Amino acid sequence: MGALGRVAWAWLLLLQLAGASHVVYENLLEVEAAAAAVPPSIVDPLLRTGYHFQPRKNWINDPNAPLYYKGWYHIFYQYNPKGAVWGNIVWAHSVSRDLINWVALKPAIEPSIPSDKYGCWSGSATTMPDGTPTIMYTGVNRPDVNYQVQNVAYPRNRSDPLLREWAKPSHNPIIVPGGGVNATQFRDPTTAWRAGGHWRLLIGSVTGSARGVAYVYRSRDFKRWTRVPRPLHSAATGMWECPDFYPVEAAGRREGLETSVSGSGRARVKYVLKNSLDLRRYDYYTIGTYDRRAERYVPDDPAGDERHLRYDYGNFYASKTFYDPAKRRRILWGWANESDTSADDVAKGWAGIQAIPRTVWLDRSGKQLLQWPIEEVEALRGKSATLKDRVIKPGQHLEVMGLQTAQADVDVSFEVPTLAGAERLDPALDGDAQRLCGARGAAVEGGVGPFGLWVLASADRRERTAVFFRVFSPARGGGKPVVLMCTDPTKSSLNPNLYQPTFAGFVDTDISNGKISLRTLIDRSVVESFGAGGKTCILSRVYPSLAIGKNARLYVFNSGKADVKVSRLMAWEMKKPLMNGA
Ligand code: DQQ
Repeated sequence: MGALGRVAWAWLLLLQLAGASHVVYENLLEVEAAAAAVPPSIVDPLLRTGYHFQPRKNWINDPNAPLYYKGWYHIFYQYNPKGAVWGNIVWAHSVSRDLINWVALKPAIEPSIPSDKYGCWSGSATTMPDGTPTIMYTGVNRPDVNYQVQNVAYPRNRSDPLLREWAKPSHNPIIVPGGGVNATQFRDPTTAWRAGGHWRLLIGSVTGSARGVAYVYRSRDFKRWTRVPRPLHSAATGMWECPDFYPVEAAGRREGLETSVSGSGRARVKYVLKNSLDLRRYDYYTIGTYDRRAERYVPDDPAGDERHLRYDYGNFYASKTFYDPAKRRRILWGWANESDTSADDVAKGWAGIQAIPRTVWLDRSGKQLLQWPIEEVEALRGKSATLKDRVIKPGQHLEVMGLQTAQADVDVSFEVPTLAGAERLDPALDGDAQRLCGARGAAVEGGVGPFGLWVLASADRRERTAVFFRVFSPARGGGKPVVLMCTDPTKSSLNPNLYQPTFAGFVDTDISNGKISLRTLIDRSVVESFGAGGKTCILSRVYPSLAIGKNARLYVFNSGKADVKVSRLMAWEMKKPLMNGA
């Protein structure tokens, strides 16, 4: 019995002597249960993700140069071979036939030449006209300051579908900062695109006045590059890391476009510019038009660089897309860091995962992207459970039984019979989803909602991560109801040493018919959610201390004042794929 238990029993004895009530006795039993359930160590292997991409051990960050070659998918990523914190970065390399089962190869790029001696940082792959991929990446070439240059690497053996060996030609570095460019903030080249005989690519940077910039470099031969005097785009956001720039079909079609597809002959092509904000550590994007003669990009929404549409409103950074010619789709990879402490990471020996690859395409409205887990992930689905037409009354919850849910895929369609009771949106919080969710978290009763899922919940529900919607009537009357989607992990663990903020985004959907869907991928210490068919996505890292392994439960809950119907819920256990030997 622990110290707390001994105190509890001492109190119990005293209270019994004093004729204390049955209720007090029960409370004390709870205190004793809590004492017995001291949060287990964070190093518990049951908290280790299983079907999210990860190496066998150590630190990972940005996904680099995803590509498809001769029947194999490749992912490279920033990796510390020596430990579970950032440092000693090399390009680790894994290959897959299906984007789900991964085999680790030896690192593809490691410091070995003067222009990358002090770091091999992020970059991208470009497919040459003969089908061979070329990697362009940032090298750090000085020990004292992070002076950044760009290098290329080519496959040594083009007939090897696994692209095991990479060669760095002697003409590296091929792009160096100059002409007023900030040499210590000059990195992460994009995939190049070609038009009119020229290759172009972007490099992220920041100006002296703290504007994030994407510089355009042009080349005829992929060797000699010159900077276009004006950047493609810039905004008052601070440093732009890991820019990404690609065309999308404007018709709301799922089909992806190869990066060099231009607008000409395809009147309805739009462009996406994504930047990773170093200051705020999230990825935001705008949709707009690209004028390749002027080498300028103009967002459709003039306020897009302030409003910040995000791929994901949670823990998701340094992302990168690639065009998959095998299935003619564009796929998004993004890094999800831990939200425990660095000391925890060292103790557990690993840190960082990649989110499930997502197919991305433009919504029919043209105003935002949609994202959906690649279809291949469904091959991991095992035992399932279904709920149909179940009404959840205000204040009630319903457990989804019959399967383990520590690793599960849950897809649920909700229907709210009436929106009449929706709370009016506080004008002071209008437009600020994050603050709104902070003020009106999962435990705060609303009119319509909060309703959604409690995942990774303990049997007594002391631990639970809520993924939910809440519907408001517009702050100033008129217009459509405002839908907020949140992940609230503030009760996700009894472990007090975790960073567990609520995450939130608005869902641009018309809920006047009362319908909205939610898909959540649960993988032990990650909860990755897709609202309204992928309009709003939130990834959260959580580390339960009770709700682990077989003790993790799944509930549908309704803490609003209006009934909510689960029209249909499907949940599947998820199997473990081959994961780099992890
Ligand atoms: N991570 C890399 C940089 C990039 C940053 C270094 C983003 O190239 O800007 O590991 O997470």
